[in-house]
This record gives sequence, C-alpha cells and structure tokens, in this order.
Amino acid sequence: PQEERRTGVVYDSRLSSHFSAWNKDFTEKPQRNTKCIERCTELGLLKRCLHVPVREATEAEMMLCHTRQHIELLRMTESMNGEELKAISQKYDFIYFHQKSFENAKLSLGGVIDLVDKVVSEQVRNGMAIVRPPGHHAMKEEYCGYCYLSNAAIAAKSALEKYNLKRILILDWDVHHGQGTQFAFYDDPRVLFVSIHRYELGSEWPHLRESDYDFIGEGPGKGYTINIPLNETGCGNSDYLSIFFNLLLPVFYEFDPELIIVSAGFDSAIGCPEGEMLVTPACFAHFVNLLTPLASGKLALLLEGGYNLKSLAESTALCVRALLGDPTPNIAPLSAPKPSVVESVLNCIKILHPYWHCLEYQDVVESHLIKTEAYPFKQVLNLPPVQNIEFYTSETRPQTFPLIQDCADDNAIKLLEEYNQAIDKLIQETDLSFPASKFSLSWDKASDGVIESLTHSDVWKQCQKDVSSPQTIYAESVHAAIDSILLSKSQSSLCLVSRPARQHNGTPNGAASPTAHSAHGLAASYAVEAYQLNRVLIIQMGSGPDVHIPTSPSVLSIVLSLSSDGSDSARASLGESFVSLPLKGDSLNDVDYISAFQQIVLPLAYEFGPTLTVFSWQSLADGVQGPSPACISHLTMLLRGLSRGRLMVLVDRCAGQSLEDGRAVIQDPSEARPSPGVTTEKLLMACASVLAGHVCAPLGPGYPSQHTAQVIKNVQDELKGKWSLLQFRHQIPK
Ligand code: Q9C
Ligand code: ZN
Repeated sequence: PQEERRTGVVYDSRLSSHFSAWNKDFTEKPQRNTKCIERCTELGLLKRCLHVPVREATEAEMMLCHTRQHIELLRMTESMNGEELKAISQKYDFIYFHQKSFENAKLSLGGVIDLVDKVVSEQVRNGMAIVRPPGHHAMKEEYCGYCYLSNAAIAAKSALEKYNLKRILILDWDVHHGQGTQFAFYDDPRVLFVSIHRYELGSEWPHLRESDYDFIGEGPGKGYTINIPLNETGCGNSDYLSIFFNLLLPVFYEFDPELIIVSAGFDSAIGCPEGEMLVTPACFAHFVNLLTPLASGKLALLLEGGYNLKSLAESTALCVRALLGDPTPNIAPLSAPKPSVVESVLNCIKILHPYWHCLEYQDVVESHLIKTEAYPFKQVLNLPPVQNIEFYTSETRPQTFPLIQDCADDNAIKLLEEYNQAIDKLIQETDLSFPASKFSLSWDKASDGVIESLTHSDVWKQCQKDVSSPQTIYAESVHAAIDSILLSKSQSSLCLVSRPARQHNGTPNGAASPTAHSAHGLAASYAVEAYQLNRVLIIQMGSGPDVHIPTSPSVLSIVLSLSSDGSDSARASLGESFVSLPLKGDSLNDVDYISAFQQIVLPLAYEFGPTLTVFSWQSLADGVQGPSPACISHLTMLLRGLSRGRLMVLVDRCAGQSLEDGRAVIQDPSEARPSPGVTTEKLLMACASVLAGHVCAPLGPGYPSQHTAQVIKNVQDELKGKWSLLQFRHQIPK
C-alpha cells in the first residue's frame, strides 16, 4: 500500500572530505551538509525516512553528460599537490580542486542517480539528496561554480534511458542559472528545464546571455527551456509564489511530468550572501506542496547551492518534512510581487505562448508589447543583447580566474548577523506542531450509508476514530468537525451532512432552525465565534452563490459556481468578503478547475493567510460535469498547503437534491444521468485519500479552455484593485 512507501534521503559523512584547502571556511564547505543533517535529525525527520546510500557513479554514468577528457582531468586532480591544484583551479570560473573532489563528486552523483531511480521505480515515494559538491553548473567539458559533475542532468538522462520516460520536469530554484542542465537538454522535448535565477539584466554570474527569458530551447526542444530572470535582488515569497501561480504551475500541468527533479539550491533563501533574496525556509515547503500533486508525487530534490548555514539547514529540513507529508508551515500573508518580476513573467509568457496552450489566452500576448527602461527593446521577440554587459561567450570567457576565496568585510559580517537574527526569529515563530491523527470524520444520521465504503478502505486507518460517529443533528456534525481540528485532535476533517429541506422549518427537537445557514456558513460562524478565528477561508464548489454565507470580515468566501443556470444576482449584496468565480460551462475539464485554483484561489488564499480552510461541496445541478476524483484530490492537496494543513472538507448535500434514499450525490451516476459522475462516495474517498497522505493520480496533460481563461481574466480585472497578488497583468507601463 502506497502510504508505506517512504521518503528517501541521501547523505554520507564522506561528502565532507572535499573543501577548499587554501580557505577551509570557504563558502562551499562541509558544514553545509552537516548542518542540514543536524537539523533534519533535530526535527526527527531522518528516522522517518529511508536512508539511500551514496556510491561512486560509474564512468558510463558520467559519460552521459561529460566527455572522457572531462573525467580524466578530474581524475588527475586526485594526485595533484597543493600548488598544482591551485593552478588548475584558476582555469575555471568559481572552482576549487581538492584531492577528494573527484571522489566526492562521484559519490554525490551516484547517490543522486540511485535516489532518482528509486523514486521512478516506486521503491520510495519521493526524496531528497543532501549532497555536495553540487552539479547544475557543470557542463559537458567544463567545471564551473563549485560543480564538477552534472548531477541533475545525468540522473535525468539515466532515468530517461532506463525507464524510457517521456516527460521529466527539472525545476531549478537555486538562485543561479543552471546553465549546465539547460545545455544538456536544450534540444530535447522530453525534459522541461525551468530555472528561476538572479540575473540583474545580465550583470550577475555566470554572465550568460543564455540565461535570459528569450532562451527557450532549440529544434524539437523549443519551448522546453524556461528561464525566469530576476532582475533585482530582494525577491521573496510573493515573487516566487507569483511565478508559480501565473507561469510555472499552468505549464507544469500542461506538460504532465512523469518525474520531477528539483535542483534545490537554497541560495535563494533569506540571508544567503550569494543570492541576496528573501525566500523564507517555510516557503520552500510550499513549493514542494505545490509540486506534489504532479507526477504521482514522484519528486526528487537535489541540493545545489545555499550558503547561509541557518537558512540552508532550515529550508532543507522543511523540504524533507514536506516530502514526508507533514502539514506545510504557515508563511506570512503575501503581498504584491515586484514589478520587475511581473515584467519577467510577462516576457516569458509572451515568448513562450506559441508553445504552451495555457499561455495562449493570457491577454499580454497581443496587447502588451513590453518596453520599459529596463528593457528598451523595440521588439521583444527579436531581442538584441543588453548593451554594456560583457556576457561570457566562448571568445570572451576569461582564460584564467582569480583563486576563489571569501573576503567578508565588516559590513558583510554585520549584515550576516542581522540576517541570522531574522532567521532565528522566523524559525522560532514557525509552528511545526501537528496532531498525530491525519483526519477525523463526522456525519449525520442521514449519511450513514454513504460513509460505509470509506470505513472499509485503508484510508480509515488514518482517521481519528473517537470523533467519528454519526450525529443526529446537522449542526452537531459540523461543529464536531471544527472542534476536532481546532482542539488539535486531528489535522483535518471530513464532514458529510444533509441539509434539512427548507419546508421542514426547524428541527424535530425544536432547536433553532438550522435552515438559516448552509453547512459552511455554520462552520465559519462557529470557528469565528467559538474559537475567535479571524481569517477563515471558504472555498465553495457548487451550483451558485449561497446567500447564507456570513459577511463577517473574518471570513473570505470564494465560490466556484459550476452550473450554467446558477444565478449571480445575490453576489453584489454580499460585498467585500465574497468572490465569485462563475466557471459555468457545459464542458469544463479538470484543468479548468485547476487553473481557477492556480490563478485565483491560491493567490487570494495566500494573500488572505487563513487560519482555517473549509473546502465545501454542494450538490451540482443535473448535467453539470464536476471535476474527476483525481482532480478533486489535486484540489484538496493544493488547499492542504494553507492554514498549516487545517482543512475541513465539507460535503453538504443540500436542498434541491433528492435525499430520500440517503445517498444523494454531488452528481448522481444513476442511469438517468449518463454523464460521468462523481458520487458522494468517490468525492469523499478522493479527499480522504489526500488527507490520509496518499499521492494524487495524474490528470494527464491539460490546459484551460478559452472560456475559463476569460473568466479568470475577468475576475482578475475585477479584483486586482483589492488583491495585490492579482495585479499581474496591467501593472507595467505600456
Ligand atoms: N556575486 C552554486 O550555487 N559566485 N554555485 C558568483 C557573484 C559563484 C554558485 C559571485 C557562485 C557559484 C551551486
Ligand atoms: Zn547557486
């Protein structure tokens, strides 16, 4: 059973024997590894993982990306003396050689290859390689940027060969451009290479013209290289997550990878002097969570850079924690992305739209010719090199380089101290606790029959049993589900109720009429009143707006109305705390829902910063095609990243559906309705399986319809004044 497949972690004390002999404390140093292991141990993570040992990569493996000379020269450094090592080091850009360099590089590579192999062959669910030296700057015949062997690229090539894979995604969030990996697959459509990196219009290392957004691959690989240049420092969570929401996730869903390899460098994290960026350690766990629904969860993280020991170790540990499926720690509510980042994303969209359907309908494509101070180009699609920048080309690359050493001046030391204090504070404030039980289940009497299949499935093992009993009264079931989460009995909860029909007018025992509120309305009011929560997010999937949503400022409701006959008349009166997403269409596909989540729901949610999330399902009208069970599990996984995993899934089989047999459905698959339907059982099972920690089934490649793209755009236009994360289109002066 899949929940027993573990997270693999590669580490080995031998990887500490390679260092810069002329400056033992040089940036790329053994403590980088040991600090990561230490922190993982402290958080009790390693003992929950499967240790994947390192081993020396074979010559054949190295030759997947390198020439024989490249390997031979590296081998020769094993027997060089100090002077010879210094001399050869200076032939390369940001490289030191040590007698152990070759051995360490081979061990790292071997570990990385085996980890990826185990992920693909399902011996582990996912994993992380905490290795050094890193690999993404190593080229076919050139050592570069502390890298000797091309770890990520070789692991990908090896998996392509061995398993005949068709689609691998390599995401490189190291703050430097992974040029080595890019060159290895530049014409190969089987590998989508995506790098987010500090570029500063070309002035940042490694000084390559090839790092800009207009380098998108060649031949059959055109469109399969994506570079997102960050043209200023100080980019943080809002910038990176905006890039995920507006560019990366849509493309990833369309690509539908079978495997994801991440060149996970943490020099993009706060406090790293190399990156000068501000991504917080917890945010990397969110990246992991956003990638997890893809590729059946087959995710291998490979350590690359990261030179602030505190933020490096914390980020690494939080990524391992996220791979293990622990709830994603909260990050501070997001704010607007930097204009220069918006500009880069729009440039990427503009140049990539012929290759990706999901980018086709972005309105920037036709109306938006980018011309700013930073990019004073007439024609963005025919981009000349930026002036005054000396890019490295085969002609202009220096023959020799200075011997690398850190020269931390007083200012740098002071800055580091300040950052370290800020990081300590972040670490202290990050609540990593969570209840032992994954989810609870509550339901009302009328739903007894429906939960039966769930209690017979293997997800039931993860359920908090003592909360789980049928309640006679509708409201009690809802309250039980909230209590279970907010009293920390379970991480999340599933609640299944049938709203009493309106004509009943009150409950049999004479209690106050429950018909005044929908179940999610009850849930939100209860959470606000009984637990004083001030940010409850309701995501409502249903036929139309529900007038019983509380209009408290503590509650934000996002309604995805799916049926074409749903009325929007009520929405105007609902005011500030209500967002309507009238997806409505007869032929909505799964990725239509996913897109709405990526581009509206998640940005709003991350800006709102909920402390509790309610995912509420109401009956769909006849003939409306809801999302497939696989899609429901993806949506649940995405929402699980919010509010520290405190997610209530609420299935409200409300009025309008026949309830007499106790098996009213979200969409009834009975003979009368031939459209492929999702029964309440399947809906519950899809949600429960994610809450229990299972992986999502892949959806297959997909992209939003033009109609959905238009709805998303309309909502963005309508709300961008209020929500800074939606200001993604027209922010740049034309
Ligand atoms: N400010 C890795 O992170 N430093 N390699 C350039 C310019 C070169 C980084 C300094 C950094 C190489 C794997
Ligand atoms: Zn780096």
